[in-house]
Amino acid sequence: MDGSGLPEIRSTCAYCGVGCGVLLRPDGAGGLDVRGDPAHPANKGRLCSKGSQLGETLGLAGRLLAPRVNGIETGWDAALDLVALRFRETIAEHGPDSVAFYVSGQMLTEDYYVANKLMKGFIGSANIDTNSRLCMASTVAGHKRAFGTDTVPGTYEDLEEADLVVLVGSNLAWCHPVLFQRVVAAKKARPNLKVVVVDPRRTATCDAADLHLPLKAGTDVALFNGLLTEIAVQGAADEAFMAHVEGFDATLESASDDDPARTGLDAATLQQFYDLFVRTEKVVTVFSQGVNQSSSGTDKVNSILNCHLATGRIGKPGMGPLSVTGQPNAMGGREVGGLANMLACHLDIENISHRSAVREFWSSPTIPDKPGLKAVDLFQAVGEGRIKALWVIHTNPAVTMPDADCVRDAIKDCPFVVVSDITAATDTARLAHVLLPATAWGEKEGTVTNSDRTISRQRAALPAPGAAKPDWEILSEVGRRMGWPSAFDYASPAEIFREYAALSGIAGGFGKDFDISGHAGLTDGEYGALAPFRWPYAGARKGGRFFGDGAFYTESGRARMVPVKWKDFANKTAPRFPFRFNTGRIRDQWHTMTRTARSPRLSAHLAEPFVEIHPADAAELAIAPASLVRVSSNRGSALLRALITDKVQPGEVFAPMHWTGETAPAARVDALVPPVTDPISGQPESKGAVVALAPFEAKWYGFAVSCTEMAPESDYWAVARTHSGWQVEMAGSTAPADWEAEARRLFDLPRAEAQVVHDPRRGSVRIAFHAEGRLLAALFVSPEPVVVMRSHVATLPGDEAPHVLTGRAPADQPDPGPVVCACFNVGVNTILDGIETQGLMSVDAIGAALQAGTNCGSCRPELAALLARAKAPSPEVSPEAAE
Ligand SMILES: Nc1nc2c(c(=O)[nH]1)N[C@H]1C(S)=C(S)[C@@H](COP(=O)(O)OP(=O)(O)OC[C@H]3O[C@@H](n4cnc5c(=O)[nH]c(N)nc54)[C@H](O)[C@@H]3O)O[C@H]1N2
Ligand SMILES: Nc1nc2c(c(=O)[nH]1)N[C@H]1C(S)=C(S)[C@@H](COP(=O)(O)OP(=O)(O)OC[C@H]3O[C@@H](n4cnc5c(=O)[nH]c(N)nc54)[C@H](O)[C@@H]3O)O[C@H]1N2
Ligand code: SF4
Ligand SMILES: [Mo]
Repeated sequence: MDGSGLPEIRSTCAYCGVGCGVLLRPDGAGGLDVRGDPAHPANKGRLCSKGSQLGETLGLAGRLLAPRVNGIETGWDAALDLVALRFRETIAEHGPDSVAFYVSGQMLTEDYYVANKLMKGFIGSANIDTNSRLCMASTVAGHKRAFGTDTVPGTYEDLEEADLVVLVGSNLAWCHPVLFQRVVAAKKARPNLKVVVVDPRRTATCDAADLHLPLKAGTDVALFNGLLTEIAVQGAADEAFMAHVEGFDATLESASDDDPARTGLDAATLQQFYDLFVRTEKVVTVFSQGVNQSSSGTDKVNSILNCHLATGRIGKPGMGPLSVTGQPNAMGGREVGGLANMLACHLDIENISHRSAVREFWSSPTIPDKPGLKAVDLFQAVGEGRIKALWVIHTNPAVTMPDADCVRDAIKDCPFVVVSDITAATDTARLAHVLLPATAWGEKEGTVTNSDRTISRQRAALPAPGAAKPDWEILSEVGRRMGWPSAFDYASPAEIFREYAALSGIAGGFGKDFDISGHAGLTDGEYGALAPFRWPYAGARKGGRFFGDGAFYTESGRARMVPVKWKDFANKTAPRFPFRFNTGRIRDQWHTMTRTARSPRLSAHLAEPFVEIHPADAAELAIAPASLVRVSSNRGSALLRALITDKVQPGEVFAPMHWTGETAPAARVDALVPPVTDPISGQPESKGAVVALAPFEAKWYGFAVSCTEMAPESDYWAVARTHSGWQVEMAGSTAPADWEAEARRLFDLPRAEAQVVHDPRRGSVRIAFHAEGRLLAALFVSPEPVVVMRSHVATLPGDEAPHVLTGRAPADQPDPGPVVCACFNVGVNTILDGIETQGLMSVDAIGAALQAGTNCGSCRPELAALLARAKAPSPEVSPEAAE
């Protein structure tokens, strides 16, 4: 309960793998008030900007509320019968391997369990893979090579107890913000806690770092091989722990052959890092996509694990490798067998005893004896016509798979495509023959596992809208209709959870780590009230740590150090494609933005796709700040706004992954990424394409705001929500003959009263439409990137705005600038002004004076950066700053 007296419902955040607990209270108007749950072990009450703004993303506008077959709404029976029929017919004609499911680390465990059971146990194919292939597969493979099982040994508390936290290929400040805040708080309380960031880019995370190692992209193995050598040279290997480890000598020999100079880091910097690591007992190494998403991702993982095994720093308080997972249930999906090469509960598909035990448990007719197709191969098989029926659940592969244009075309040409989503407006959903409406976060019940093995409940606080059903129910309905009524006769997620927990007991019997059978007897009421718990939840290790005791899950019971060597990218830069194309995330958007882009607050932080380019490269290519750049690879091309900054190294560029056919069709970065994968894990190299850059010869640039949705058609456009409606950035290589007519079409305002200002000297046009004294929409066009105060102009639609076409705030009303603090809507100019005129000298002082950074704290690294910039101006230029 909170002060209002209404009951709050405990749940878990919809987004990242930190798995923060939330307290939800229906606001009476169909929405939810959301706050951090002080009792949840992951966040202890904290939330980041995305978690704090969950309430803003829930409206029913744009929700898919009924099944659709070929675009036409139908009832559930018609849609489900068709899905079951087409899958049955395809299997009868072409065999079980002619169908596939592509699912997601954002599904709840119960949903995932049913999908996996249906495909592997009843359809009899292992062609179920998940977007976790693009995310965690290299870690899974690395863990299995070293430990004999996919176990994350560490916990979040270890981060606070450590004396050194090494973040490798992780932008924790933006991607796991609450964990980052926990590290920052621990560092503040205990300044001898040191933080090292290993990332080719200078990210927001670096603001908390004592040492940043801007290594050359792709050279992590060389860095950690150098570290292993140094561990041996300095006599820091743990002799006693070596009794539990095999492969030390061979691994060391291979490591000492490698050359850390490949990292491009100077010897003194390398030595500084090596000394820090060697001399600090309590080290946690956090790693994420800069490690996994690589053609040598598995080797990168093992190069890190090797160093922890050699020093025995694993599974003890304050020490260990800690892979941070991306999606809210990436871990649950790995546990439940969502990957094409796993069975369930960490059992192995190739092991005959495991297979028969699972088959017996499921009373299933069949179980495949070989792994199914991994994501990249799976979509290639779709493209080649080998997969003839595909079901995509809770993921958007037409945007996020490498070679995205090919994947999109493959899905388009597949004879039968089913998509389960919460909206019809995604690049993938638009290609479906059958679209199934799923209940969304806040409307459904189940469990998720976070990065430190803590299993928490997600709970419903809102009713299911329209005809939407939970994913487990949709899958069970299809299973029953395909002919297996008793196997899929589930009445509730609690029932599924009990079955899953019981199956994990069988896995425990085989000596597997994943065992939660202590919960197999939960009543519905106990499942309803289930508090967060960490697995294993049975056996000797119940609730505890892994590996500090030296017992591993390999055949010998000893951990394996794996000899690895630095390998160059499969795709080499060449005169035609001289730049390395790094991709990743921004603070306030989630993947393909189907939820976060609905929030005006979250959309304000970075409202447009961009590419970070080093000033020297931009100068050489005559790329001007805030102009548009054509980025092309041998797979495809994209148009992105130039953000010129020395945060990236010369020769390397970075672009966010979030924009789609719905939000900026020319800026889908995965269209450029080749389908190159790690040979062991099958994970794509999402961060290593090679590209060329060239200025886009725009005839005109445009910026528009409107109360209602717009219909841009230009070569380039990017749309974002604002508090008063929408804004769009545009550009084109040919200009329309009549700008007023074009504006009327864009805004769908054939008759509204127009105010038009031409400036023939500058070649600019400004057009506003008013009705009853209020601004409906405005368009600004210019031959150069449009210079207006966006943060001011975007607030005007719906208001009286007689001076809108000046594009500036009245003199008595300062321009706050682009939003930095999403919670309190505080802009960059307000903060810089505060620093200058009020003498604000610290992040806390900014908070006290301006509120910025005092709610979720996600912007605190940026506040620190602004403080630093105020002291020493940097050459960085953003579209907005260019005004
Ligand atoms: N705001 C936000 N948070 C998210 C998500 C989101 O969409 N938005 N998604 C969630 C998901 S699913 C995931 S998987 C996580 C991802 O979390 P992160 O892995 O932290 O995020 P990324 O931005 O993909 O990549 C991390 C960093 O890897 C660096 N990198 C690139 N190449 C190399 C290299 O060769 N070596 C090293 N050492 N570093 C390299 C990049 O410069 C980048 O800064 O985030 C989760 N959290
Ligand atoms: N270039 C590049 N590409 C990348 C990455 C990168 O760093 N760089 N990162 C990769 C990684 S780590 C990941 S995890 C992927 C993520 O990529 P995706 O999983 O493809 O992206 P999302 O936007 O999370 O897609 C989730 C979909 O599920 C829908 N949805 C939301 N709630 C529900 C629900 O309750 N039920 C159902 N059925 N559907 C729902 C959403 O509307 C959305 O369409 O992208 C990968 N692609
Ligand atoms: S860190 Fe943010 S996005 Fe991740 S679970 Fe916590 S509140 Fe949600
Ligand atoms: Mo991910």
